[in-house]
Amino acid sequence: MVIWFDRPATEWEGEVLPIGNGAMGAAVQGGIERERLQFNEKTLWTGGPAEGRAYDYGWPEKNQSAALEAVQAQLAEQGALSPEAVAEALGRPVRDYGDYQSFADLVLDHHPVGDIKNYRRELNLARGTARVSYQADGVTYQRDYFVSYPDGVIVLRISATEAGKISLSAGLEVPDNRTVYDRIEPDQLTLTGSLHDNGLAYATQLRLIAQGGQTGHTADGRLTVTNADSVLLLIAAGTDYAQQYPHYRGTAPLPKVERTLDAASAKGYEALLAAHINDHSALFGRVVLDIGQKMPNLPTPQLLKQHNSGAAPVEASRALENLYFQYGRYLLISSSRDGSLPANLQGVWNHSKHPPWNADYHVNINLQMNYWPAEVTNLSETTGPLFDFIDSLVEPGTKSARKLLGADGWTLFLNTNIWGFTGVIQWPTAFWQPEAGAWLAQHYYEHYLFNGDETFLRERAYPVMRGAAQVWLDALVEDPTDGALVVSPSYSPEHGEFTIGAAMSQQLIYDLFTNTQEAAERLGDRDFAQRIEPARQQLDPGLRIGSWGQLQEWKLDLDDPESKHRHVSHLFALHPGRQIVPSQQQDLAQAARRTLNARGDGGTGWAQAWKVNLWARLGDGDRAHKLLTDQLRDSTLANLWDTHPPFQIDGNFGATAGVAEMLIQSHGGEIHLLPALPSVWSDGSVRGLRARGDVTLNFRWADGALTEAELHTGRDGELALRSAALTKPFELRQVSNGRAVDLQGQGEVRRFQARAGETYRLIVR
Ligand code: FUC
Repeated sequence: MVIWFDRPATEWEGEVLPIGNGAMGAAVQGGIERERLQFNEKTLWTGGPAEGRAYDYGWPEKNQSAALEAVQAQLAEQGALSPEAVAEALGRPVRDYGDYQSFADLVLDHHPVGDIKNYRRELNLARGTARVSYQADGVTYQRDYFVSYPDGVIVLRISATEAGKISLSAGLEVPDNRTVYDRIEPDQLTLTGSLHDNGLAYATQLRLIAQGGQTGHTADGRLTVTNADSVLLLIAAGTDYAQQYPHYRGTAPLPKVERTLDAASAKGYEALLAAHINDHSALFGRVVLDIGQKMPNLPTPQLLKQHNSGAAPVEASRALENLYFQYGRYLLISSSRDGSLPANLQGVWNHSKHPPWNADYHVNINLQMNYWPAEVTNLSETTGPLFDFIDSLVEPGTKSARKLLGADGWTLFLNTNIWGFTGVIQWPTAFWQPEAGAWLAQHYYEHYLFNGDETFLRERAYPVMRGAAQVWLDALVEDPTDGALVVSPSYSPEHGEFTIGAAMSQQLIYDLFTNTQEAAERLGDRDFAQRIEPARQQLDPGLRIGSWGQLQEWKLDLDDPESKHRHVSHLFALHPGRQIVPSQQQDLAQAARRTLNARGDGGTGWAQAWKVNLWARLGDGDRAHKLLTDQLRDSTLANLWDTHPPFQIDGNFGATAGVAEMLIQSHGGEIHLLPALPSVWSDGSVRGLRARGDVTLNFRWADGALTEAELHTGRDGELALRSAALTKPFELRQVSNGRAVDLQGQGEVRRFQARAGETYRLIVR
């Protein structure tokens, strides 16, 4: 599992090889004479609260209830309003929102080494390491890079096949001429400062450990090495950011940076590497996919080109698809680990002062999509930062709900940053997304459904879900035409006019109410369950089939069959929601199909990735696979990063989730094996995918049909299995005692009582 180039990067976007440990990321360019290792630390952001500067978190000065009611009254009268008019009434010019920043570049100058041969720059997904190697004058030079989660450092080791061959100088370059060292010592550079914009304090240290040769430093802050055998460079970085409303400041970062580097230096390269590989591969190695791939010996950009032009041998195309699937998992591990912020629009990698969309957290699809692969591809731990982040939004989000919707509970709108921005901006195209809290709450419940962790449900999920639901118990209004409860004003992301009760608004609230009611019942909060029940009954569920057979995007049949808009928000109910389960609601599934066909297969990176998932949910593996093919062609950069354009990481995560959805689904109360297998993946196997109910699965198929499966069950409980293969003779045995399992049902669905800690083996004859 390797992404590789036969040359250094010629530009950052789409050519660097990304490494990261969640908190920090680095972009490997691999220049020969000059290496520029640009790196990030997730909390380095401009904007937000600062000393002497009041921050408004996106809130109006006064409670906005009157303005909201005026818009609601206008909508009741006129039916629709332009986004511009609503933004004028309810939006707010954004102030001090800030941008995610690059931390610094490690700049490394190698002494010229003569003619270069056999250059290779690679990223090993299974190990979580990057390597640059080349030969010059008969010597092989090698640089190994990784960012360690257990040790909290960026590691770069330079070695050669002959002793005494490494001479270089190394320094840091901080953007905006902020490279002012506190200390320049023979083996380390220390740099602290604070951002001009908001006073956020930062610190970083670079340490150099050479074997053999002489080390020194220059007065302006370059560490130098002459004729060493190998050189180890270690970097730690941090800020005084704390994930705590309202000030978001904690302790000065330098002491921790120094402690981290002391510990890492004492550990030494081999031990750092071993700890890193253990940590990374324990997550990465859980899922193994075989779709008949054979990786050709071609640099990845060439393989991508060949595949896109249709010239790649089939096994090479399978290899690229498999690589792309696993890359999403790699990127999630590298950009989302406990103790830091969640993956943003660029994961953790950003080299710009003003990245697109501030490299923030958009919550009308993007942050959510980042976490779609987390549970199903067995990376549940990567959700930790997401939940910590959302938890931290509840307090400011409570004020947002009060000030902007006049409601109790918490929510946020289109976008958020690391400063608790939970209010509104004034951008007509997208600013109004009050259901964002509902959508984020879904992730907590999904985490529970996959893992069955009751403590998580009680202590983490439920308080957040309950607060998100409370908003809508207060804020829904009655549609006078039919008495149903609707969201007003309501906006289908980035498409059309403002109305009441647009499909996505309603579906999101339906999802939230359903999940919260289930959770409340399970936890014994009968009072709240009883408050939700009537509202859920009265709620317009947002599912209507329109005049041309489409699933309606709005409550009124306004859909334009010619529209190719990238957002297919009204298909939330199909994915990632669970309101439309095709085996149970064929008419609605048919309408969703009609809508998807009309919208076409184009769109930005994330839009195509979403459609991979949607077609998989519709059980059309070939169409899902076509979308994956389209995404690789239209929306994928040379380093396999997704491009909106520009680079935006959500599409990587969405596509990885989509591949998993083709192989397994479990949202409809059944574990559905091979629900949407593309015909070009006719033979294969997968290990380690997860299903709701705390089940881990390995299975194998041939000629498009399931041949065997193994289920590891973490909990006691009834499981339902669905597979077309179950219409043939098969057996299911409990591995511990070899006994055949007592199965209920017939046809494609069978039920049985699973026991915690057991393995079940299914063999189709
Ligand atoms: C949403 C999308 C855009 C973009 C932005 C970051 O607003 O509609 O296409 O992905 O988020």
